[in-house]
Amino acid sequence: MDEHFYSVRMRAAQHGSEGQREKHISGGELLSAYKDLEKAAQMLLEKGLNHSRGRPDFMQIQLDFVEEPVTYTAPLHTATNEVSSVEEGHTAARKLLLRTGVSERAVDQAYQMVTENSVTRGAVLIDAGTGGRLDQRGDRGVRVSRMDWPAENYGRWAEFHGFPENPRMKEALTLAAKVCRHPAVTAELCWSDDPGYVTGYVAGSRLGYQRITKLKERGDEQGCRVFFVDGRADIKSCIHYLEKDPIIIRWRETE
Ligand code: WAQ
Ligand code: MG
Repeated sequence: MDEHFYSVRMRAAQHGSEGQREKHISGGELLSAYKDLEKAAQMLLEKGLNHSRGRPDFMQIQLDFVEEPVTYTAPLHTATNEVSSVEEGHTAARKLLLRTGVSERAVDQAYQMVTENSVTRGAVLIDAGTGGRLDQRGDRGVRVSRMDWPAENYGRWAEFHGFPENPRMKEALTLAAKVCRHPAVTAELCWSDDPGYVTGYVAGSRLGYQRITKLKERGDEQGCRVFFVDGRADIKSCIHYLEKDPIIIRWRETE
């Protein structure tokens, strides 16, 4: 099958009155065949317009033809860790991160960076050993794009595993599968910036996608996305992979 894809990306923000710092509302990225572009743009438009972080006064939807060949990859194994408080959630997250080989120091640094920094659009790359910041993207971070999980295949996966279909979880699983398959990535830590969504996760290629049911209090608009990366690796090429290499998730029942 020689199908060509288009990368469709959306970004919505709120500028408010003059001089106010831009507030990120929503972003989204899909891969679409030419014939499905209208539907893809519509989906992203709806996502940006109906967001719990607020009503955007700026939105951009961009289309790019993808020249690079698409790589198909399996979703990560998924588990849910039930916790009863935010504190318990972070204890579980720390434990999981250490299990992937991230150093204690890097975990501490990540938590410090997340609380000090207001990266709300992308992810922060942190050295999994030293804890130093590896990307130079300031408060924008690195935005992973050019990934997707076709609805039909995702639907079968969700049914097989007994998960209710959840577009947010689908998106996070897709991103985590793309990110964690890069050999330089040790682990990912994430929770949403949507005030109403408190479940987050730790992911790694061997650890899988480990959901944690409470990583922040309801009402909190501070999200987090940290990629722990081997500091000895070629960071430029890792970022290029995250932003540019097209990846589609494909689940097979026998895997
Ligand atoms: N690339 C890099 N960073 C991103 C991207 C991206 N494509 N999308 C979002 N982020 C960053 C950004 O800084 C956001 O503020 C933060 O992640 C959170 O994004 O039930 O919904 O889309 O299994 O709000 C995880 C649990 C939900 C799902 C995560 O994140 C489940 C979520 P959100
Ligand atoms: Mg969000």
